[in-house]
Amino acid sequence: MASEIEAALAATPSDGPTIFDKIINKEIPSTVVFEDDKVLAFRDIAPQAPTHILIIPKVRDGLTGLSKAEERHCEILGRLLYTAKLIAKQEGLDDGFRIVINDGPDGGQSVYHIHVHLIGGRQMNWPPF
Ligand code: TR5
Repeated sequence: MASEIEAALAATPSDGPTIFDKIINKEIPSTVVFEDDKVLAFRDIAPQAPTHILIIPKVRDGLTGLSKAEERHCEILGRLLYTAKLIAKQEGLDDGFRIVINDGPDGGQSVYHIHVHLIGGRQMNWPPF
């Protein structure tokens, strides 16, 4: 029961700290695959494919999700996608990959710190649901 409540709270849209802040601050461990001054990328704890990596901005700046994007976020949004491409190459995803950005409750977003899912290593399905 307690874990159900925690999960529901974690999935509630909010601008407060998230589990990703602890990952950025190295307060909890993650498997980092790429890091620079603006972006951190680490392996998803519940991978949906042989490669499943999350790419996040180190500073959220109000960007809890894509629906909150403003013009000032254009540079970091582009950087997240470009980083995804670099990591796809690094991971050897030469036959392709999928990029996912879940937004809000209907989009299935559970962590309100924008993140790009890089998923690959198997044939993806379409439609994706
Ligand atoms: O559902 P959305 O699009 O919000 O994606 C959130 C992703 O974060 C999910 O794919 C989760 O599996 C992933 N996640 C959640 C936690 C976590 C993580 N990936 C790596 N490490 C994690 N830690 C340490 N803790 C989590 N709660």
